[in-house]
Amino acid sequence: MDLKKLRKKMKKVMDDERYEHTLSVAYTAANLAAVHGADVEKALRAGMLHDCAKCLTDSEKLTLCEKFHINISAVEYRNPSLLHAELGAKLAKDLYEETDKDVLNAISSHTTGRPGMSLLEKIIFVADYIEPGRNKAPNLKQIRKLAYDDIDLAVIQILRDTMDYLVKTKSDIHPGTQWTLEYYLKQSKEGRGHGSKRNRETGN
Ligand code: DGI
Ligand code: FE
Ligand code: FE
Repeated sequence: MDLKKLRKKMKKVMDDERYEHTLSVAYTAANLAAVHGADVEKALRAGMLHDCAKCLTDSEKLTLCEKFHINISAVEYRNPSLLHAELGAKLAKDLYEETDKDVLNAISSHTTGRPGMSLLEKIIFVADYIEPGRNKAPNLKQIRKLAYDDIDLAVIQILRDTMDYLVKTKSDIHPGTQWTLEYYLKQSKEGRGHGSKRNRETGN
């Protein structure tokens, strides 16, 4: 579906605040894609679609997931909002004609991340957190710069801060959030231990 049509569709299924956020994520993702050499058009589509299931009620999310045979874990039953990512990918495919697997994965992994994300998935994960309308999270200034300098480090910092927030607010931690953080921490340590670009440039 072209971007103009997607904008119209998203405006219909979202409240004003979510729609503003959606546009901001799309444009932030487009910039990140340009800097990191990813497909700008796909970044725009994934950004426009990433929260397409967000404005459904919890009970609508649960009902639709059951209808589409999307597995609902215990954490997700207790926090149905988490389902908007995977359900969003399904709706993107069925209602908004998205056929690109990478775009669909980026929608599905945008809330918890996942080990082994593609560049586009990391871009949407990060853009969702740093878009200019966001102002509550800690370390935003630093993460906004990291997003362009070293996107893996931005992913790590976002996951760390999200986990801290979840612990502080005594919320359930989705296993995906924890696995993703562990995966990227391990990867970054291995990278530094093997004379990576970062290692050679900074000497640490
Ligand atoms: O949909 P958005 O608000 O734009 O952003 P999002 O899809 O990243 O969702 C953000 C919310 O997801 C935020 O309130 C924290 C929550 N979240 C992320 N990881 C976890 C989580 N909530 C729980 N309970 N457990 C998680 O692991
Ligand atoms: Fe979301
Ligand atoms: Fe979002």
